[in-house]
Amino acid sequence: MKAVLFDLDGILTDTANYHYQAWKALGAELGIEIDEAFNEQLKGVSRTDSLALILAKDGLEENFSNAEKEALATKKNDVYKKMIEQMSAADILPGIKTLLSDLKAKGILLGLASASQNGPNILEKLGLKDFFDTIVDPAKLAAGKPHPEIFETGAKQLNVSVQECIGIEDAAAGVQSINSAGMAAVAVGDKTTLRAAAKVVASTNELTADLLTAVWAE
Ligand code: B16
Ligand code: MG
Repeated sequence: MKAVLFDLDGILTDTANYHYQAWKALGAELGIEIDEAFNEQLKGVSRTDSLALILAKDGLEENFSNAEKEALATKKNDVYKKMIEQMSAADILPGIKTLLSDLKAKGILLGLASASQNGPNILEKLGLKDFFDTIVDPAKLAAGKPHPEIFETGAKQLNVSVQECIGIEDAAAGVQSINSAGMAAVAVGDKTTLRAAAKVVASTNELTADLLTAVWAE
């Protein structure tokens, strides 16, 4: 194992609830109800694709021009950015800081493979930016998760092969992306939703350098 590629939302920190609240507020303005079950489909999905899913839910895709859709996505992002302004190291999920330190000490390369264009800003707020050797820019990708491109790009940027990487995710779309890239996936969350992963744990606390090495060696 030469590198570990991390998802952000749901793995390094829990921004999912902020995304949910920001989409819910936009949905309320549009008369579209977004509940927790529907929100599950938006996890790991890009801003543009999330908006498309929300509009399609009530058959409203055709009611908006591309420029209007862009304005709606920007509106959601402005609300989201306000919500994450106060984030700090206190918002790092359990066990993550130790994991990053342990992997670094072993000389393992670390990459961020998040669909979020706010990723670099959030890493900065969490004080985790220096751990990362590379950050994939999701704006430069042709296709988002579940397509493998984001994880393949991460490996490329680190100059390692996909077989030398482990990918860590909390979303089904993300696990599919890791698997399709030809990497081993370790997932955090529900065993049924994430059953496509090589290993599923219930909490980020269970993510250790030893566990990742063992899954990689399988
Ligand atoms: P932004 P991840 C994803 O992060 C979120 O899970 C998803 O809900 C969000 O729409 C997406 O990032 C894009 O985020 O609007 O900040 O560009 O799980 O891939 O780290
Ligand atoms: Mg995620």
